[in-house]
Amino acid sequence: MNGPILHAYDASPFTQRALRLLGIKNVDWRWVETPMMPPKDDLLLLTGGYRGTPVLQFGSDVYVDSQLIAMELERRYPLPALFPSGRTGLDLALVKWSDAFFRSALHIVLALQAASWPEAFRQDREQVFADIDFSKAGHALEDSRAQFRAHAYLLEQQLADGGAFLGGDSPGLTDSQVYPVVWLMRAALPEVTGQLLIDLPRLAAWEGRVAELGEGRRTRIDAGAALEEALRSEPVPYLDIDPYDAQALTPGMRVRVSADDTRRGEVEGEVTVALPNRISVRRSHPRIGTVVVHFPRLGYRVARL
Ligand SMILES: N[C@@H](CCC(=O)N[C@@H](CS)C(=O)NCC(=O)O)C(=O)O
Repeated sequence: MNGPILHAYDASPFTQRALRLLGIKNVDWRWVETPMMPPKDDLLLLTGGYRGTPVLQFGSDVYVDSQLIAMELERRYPLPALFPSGRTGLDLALVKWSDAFFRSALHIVLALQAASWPEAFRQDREQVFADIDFSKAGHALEDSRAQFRAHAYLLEQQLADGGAFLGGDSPGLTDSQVYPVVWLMRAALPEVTGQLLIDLPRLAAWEGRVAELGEGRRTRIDAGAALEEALRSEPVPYLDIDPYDAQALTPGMRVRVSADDTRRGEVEGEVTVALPNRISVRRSHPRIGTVVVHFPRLGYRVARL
């Protein structure tokens, strides 16, 4: 079996989600550092058009999004479990909640820092977050601060029963999804974050515990080696179609998949898996052979071609 290769850059809170997952699973993995902004030619070659971070590769199978990366790691390394509470559906639903928490943090960072970002980076992120008017982020700063503290307070409440982690005594998916929001704020705006998280002692103690989960064991490799590994491998044979699929997708149908929240690129291919929360497409390129790119369905649009 090919071991995991994470294509990511560390400054991203979404990468931090994947790192905490790898930390909980305590696995050996290889790392290809991707640029923070285009050109990202090697990553696009592998995914067929998705430019976001994180992306996890196992041979010729490419997993997009921290949500699906969690599900795949759980399948390949069942213990320790990422769903210690046993509430798998609710824990996955909380991914959307942690995205809302992230948005409150993002709005604060945009209001206080975007003007000082390098011009090319700011322009790129304006394109990625097309639904946000960067020039107006400052107008809503007070509200964003209140929203951020309201979300943080939910964590304090959840930890009130004395559990070490959000789902109880063991760390899980929700810890890995939520922690990077606080991590981002502490890194970007330590003083502001200190004010907004004041008097939330359980949250602060929990942060320390999640940080200690680490990231497993990382070895750096270059993108060429990862692409070569894709070329030498075959995708895991896996065909699975929900007969009641909401879009009536069928095997081999050509589709285009893209994220529904930000502009992280589009991937075209032939459907191999279409389940209520999974869509996988097969595609080929002379440099990597045939690969299957897997996405969660929640948060991704599928267009028939
Ligand atoms: N829901 C996705 C979100 C991924 C995401 O938005 N990543 C940002 C990084 S902060 C991104 O890809 N930005 C554009 C880029 O890095 O090129 C996940 O959890 O993996």
